[in-house]
Amino acid sequence: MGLIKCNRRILLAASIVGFFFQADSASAMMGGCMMGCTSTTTIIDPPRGAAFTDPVTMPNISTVPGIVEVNMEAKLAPININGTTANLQTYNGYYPAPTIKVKKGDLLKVHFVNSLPYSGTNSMGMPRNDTNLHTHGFHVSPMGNSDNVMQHLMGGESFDYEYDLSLQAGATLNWYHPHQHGNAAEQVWAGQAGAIEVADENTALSAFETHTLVLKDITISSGVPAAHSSSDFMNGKEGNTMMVNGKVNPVLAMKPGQVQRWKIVNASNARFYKLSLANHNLNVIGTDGGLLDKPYAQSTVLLSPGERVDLLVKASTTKAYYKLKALAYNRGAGVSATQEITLLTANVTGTAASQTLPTSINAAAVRLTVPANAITRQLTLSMGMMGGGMMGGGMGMATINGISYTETSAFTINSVLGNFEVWEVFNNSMMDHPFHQHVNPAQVISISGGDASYKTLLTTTPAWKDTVIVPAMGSIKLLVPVKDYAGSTMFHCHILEHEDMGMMGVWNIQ
Ligand SMILES: [Cu+2]
Repeated sequence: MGLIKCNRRILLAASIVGFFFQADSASAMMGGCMMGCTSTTTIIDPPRGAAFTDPVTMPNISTVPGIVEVNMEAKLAPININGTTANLQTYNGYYPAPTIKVKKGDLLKVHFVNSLPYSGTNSMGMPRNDTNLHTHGFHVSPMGNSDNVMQHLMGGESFDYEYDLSLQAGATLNWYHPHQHGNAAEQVWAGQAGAIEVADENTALSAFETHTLVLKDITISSGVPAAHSSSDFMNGKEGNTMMVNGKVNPVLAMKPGQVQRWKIVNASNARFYKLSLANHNLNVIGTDGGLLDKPYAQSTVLLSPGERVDLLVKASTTKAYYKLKALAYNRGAGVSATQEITLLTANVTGTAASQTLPTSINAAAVRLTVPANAITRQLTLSMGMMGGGMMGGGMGMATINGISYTETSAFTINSVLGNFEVWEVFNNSMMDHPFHQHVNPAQVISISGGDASYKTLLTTTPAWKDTVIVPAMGSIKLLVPVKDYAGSTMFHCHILEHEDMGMMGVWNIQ
């Protein structure tokens, strides 16, 4: 085990300041390592597990071309977590949830049933089984029965969602999860998350064996997902079991010289994954909102909660086992700061299948220039405590521009359709916050602070992003096209605990 020693003086100083203070230095020390800490890396290297499998595919009950229709039930179900049966909150009884497969132009109909039993209210005062559905990454209407996160679906209720995918970018990996303010974190933690794949619009990548990887961590306690503590809300909750598609260290077979395409989503509440595959480059060909112009070879790829990445991996010609690891990354909180974890093992074996990496991927991908008339907005993400600090039993709170979100009061951006806007997002806390805006993906103009290769990739390539890390005490600048869909939607931190504590704002598009 690694050694984590924390500076008690800072902790005490924080707790006596009282009503509202910058609590990140204290909260980070609850589980992580910031100033005043010494640490060594903790190696988590479980034995090779079962054969890798993709998540199951959600059955399409429609026979009409252009309509994909699925039955989705939020329900408790027994799930095998690394050899132990646990009762998780699932969609349709699967963990991770079934992958929904659509293509650009489809109409996606989701017949949603909430079968979660009533189990009281949580520390935010929310009924634990009050849920709804968010299609993270979709460029669709945020209103009515589309991607409307203001819906409340109580236990026993059902709702028919409909998503018009006429303008949704192809070749994207999106995902679905609950988005009920006040209990989104606990519901996603307990298992509710699944991928949505929008098919490629051409066959340029069809030669490559393709897999979907849902990265998710969990801790099981007494047969159920471990409960959130108040420091879990401050830090964002990380699990002790890190899995790919619900398996610990699955083994993925690759042929020597083969090129595989891995579409990866970080569906964890708070854990960041700094991915690295032994002896191999990770060639990034796509990000949240679509394919890049060409592959970008990276030695590491950092993925915060909510982010997706599309990779090509060309297997070595040397037959061997190669570990896909999450390297230690200090996000300013959490045990992951010092952990190096084997997530999956690539087993390069069998007959050689010499494939070459394509030199170009998507000619339509370009980096936009910032229009001179773009409106600039400034947002500041903050963390704090109410009522005596965490040591005094107070509640954490999180804000955007000083306002903690409620359904009746929120920092609000009013935008006009057809414009480009520049959003400058500042982080004045000691931990990273992944900033997510609904409906419209953006390009990243600049990033101040944080991981160097992450910054270079996102600020020099034609990457479309809906979730971008705002580094601790750093900032990002996004170029946001306000396109196609009017309505009221959200932007927030995708450490869902922070969203539940109020780090969310309203985006009104007229
Ligand atoms: Cu956050």
